[in-house]
Amino acid sequence: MDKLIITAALTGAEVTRSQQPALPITPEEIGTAAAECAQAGASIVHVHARHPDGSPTQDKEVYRQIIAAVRARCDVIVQVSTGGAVGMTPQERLAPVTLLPEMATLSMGSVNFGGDVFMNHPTDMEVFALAMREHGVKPELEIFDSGMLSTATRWLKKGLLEGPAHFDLVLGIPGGMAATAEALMYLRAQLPSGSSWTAAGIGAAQLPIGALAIVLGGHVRVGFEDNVYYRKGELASSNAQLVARIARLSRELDRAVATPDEARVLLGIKPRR
Ligand code: KMH
Ligand code: ZN
Repeated sequence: MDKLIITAALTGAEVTRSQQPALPITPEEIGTAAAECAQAGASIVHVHARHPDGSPTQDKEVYRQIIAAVRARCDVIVQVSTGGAVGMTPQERLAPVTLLPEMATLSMGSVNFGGDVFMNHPTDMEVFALAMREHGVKPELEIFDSGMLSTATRWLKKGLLEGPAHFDLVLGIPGGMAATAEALMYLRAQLPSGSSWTAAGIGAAQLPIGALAIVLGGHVRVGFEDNVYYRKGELASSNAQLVARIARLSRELDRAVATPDEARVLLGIKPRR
């Protein structure tokens, strides 16, 4: 089995300081959280930008500051969000890709997102895919429901995406696939051959879905974007605390944890340092 790639989804677009007092918001806070997570075993940080008041933004300058703050503190793969927040325009969402991060997310379809709709029109996402290819940015294909995997498979055949692809199977968004073992196995069975995959369980599902991914040979995403608790009724003290638990669990299960350079090799990413 390959070494485990741990992604720390540090901030997201929706979580607030009142829900999680340790949420990193400013570029400096995000840089510090990234370094703590890298120290704890993360090889990728998935980042979203916020204005100083905490509201989400896709402002390229803020992303530039975030990438600089992370790179100044540690070596870790920076994966920018092109999902941004519900309601942002495709043009806004794509902006950070032109900063040449090592990775960016690419959502493979639209999904109800709680009371909202997270719109990912195929025409827009094709533009995103081509921009990532043009800039040499490795996409992580975000899968919220099973039909999105068939879109990815078609796009790989069409050459819109280059294989081997890397997927993030997101389980437990209200409106998307449920966070169950059966749903994870179902998605895994349909992945294009040669793909790698990460599992992200939302809320209380973060730990059990992560544990399952470790034993199934997938990779794991944790962090405040998806879950703010360490256990029921107890907030996590930091993103790094969640990363450290997954790293510990993986080592106990005799699966070593990948360094950022090992993750680059596994994902076919050329380092930009
Ligand atoms: N904030 C969500 C609407 C991504 O980063 O690519 C979308 C999201 C996905 O977070
Ligand atoms: Zn995100």
